[in-house]
Amino acid sequence: MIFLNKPEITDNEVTDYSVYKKRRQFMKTAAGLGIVATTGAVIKPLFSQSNSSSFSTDEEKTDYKDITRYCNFYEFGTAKTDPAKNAHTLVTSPWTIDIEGECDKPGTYDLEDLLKPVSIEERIYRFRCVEGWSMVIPWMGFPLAELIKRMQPNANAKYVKFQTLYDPDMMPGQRDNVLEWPYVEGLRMDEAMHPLTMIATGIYGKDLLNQNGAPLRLVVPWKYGFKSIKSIASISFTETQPYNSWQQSSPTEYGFYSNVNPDVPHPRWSQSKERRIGEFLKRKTQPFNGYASEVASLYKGMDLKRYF
Ligand SMILES: Nc1nc2c(c(=O)[nH]1)N[C@H]1C(S)=C(S)[C@@H](COP(=O)(O)O)O[C@H]1N2
Ligand SMILES: [Mo]
Repeated sequence: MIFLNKPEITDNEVTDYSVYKKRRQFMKTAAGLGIVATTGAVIKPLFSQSNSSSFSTDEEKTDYKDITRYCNFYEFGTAKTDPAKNAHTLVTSPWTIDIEGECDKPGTYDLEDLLKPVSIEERIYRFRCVEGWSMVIPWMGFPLAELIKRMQPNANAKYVKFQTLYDPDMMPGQRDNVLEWPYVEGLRMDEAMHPLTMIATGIYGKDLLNQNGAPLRLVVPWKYGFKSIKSIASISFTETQPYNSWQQSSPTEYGFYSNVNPDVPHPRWSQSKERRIGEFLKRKTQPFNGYASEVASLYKGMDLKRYF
């Protein structure tokens, strides 16, 4: 079964989900309480009001178990429950990130060095998958803009391209050619610099589990979930628009922008509604996933039906 070839909300999928839900009721909630260390050895108290960013939504958060068991990470299999089962083979320490392209500070950076100057904050964002489901996720992380500024992009840097680690031993799904590997994503520079765009290192105050993209991943809350690339191994500043993995696999279905847009149906299904994981009735999908007041101006004058 090929990912994204059908909407998430089929009867099968709902059954799958309720079976999986029952199973998980037997497990204890793992959401962290107390004090934990996040990647980069920044220690923060959890769940304190002041810790949540003003960008956060106060909508009900999705269960930690759902966020960590119901995943998309094709490097570990195409079923939603595959990543949680299989991602243990990924070794995330040590971890390096190549910074490349049109910038003054290219090089291979140890993750710790990259994270040393940043302070990790919590941001509760809506997250909407193109397949038709959504979650509310309390991310731990920092604005991507902070990292970009330190790398000093030059005037040719119009886009930022991200790549996931390529290592078929650690990521056995890369032996299947369901996608071209490594997974690639991209943002226009102003999207990448937008204060909502973050690099996440944790969820619910705990370090990211491998299945959610450890040790660091992108989070772009006004775009469909596939833009939020996991387990980033390289970041490159480019003059030309990157061609992302889902565009490569199906250019008529997935564009570069992929802004959440209830008015532009996927060629094979509507995008007007979504099922919030944990809820029964579907919700109406909001333009830009509810972040229009923050980001609509980035696309002023663009035909969003053409640039989907
Ligand atoms: N490297 C990589 N990143 C990826 C994916 C993937 O298959 N590989 N799937 C994407 C999709 S389609 C979604 S919806 C989100 C899912 O993130 P989550 O499983 O942490 O909720 O990750 C995105 N990032
Ligand atoms: Mo997705």
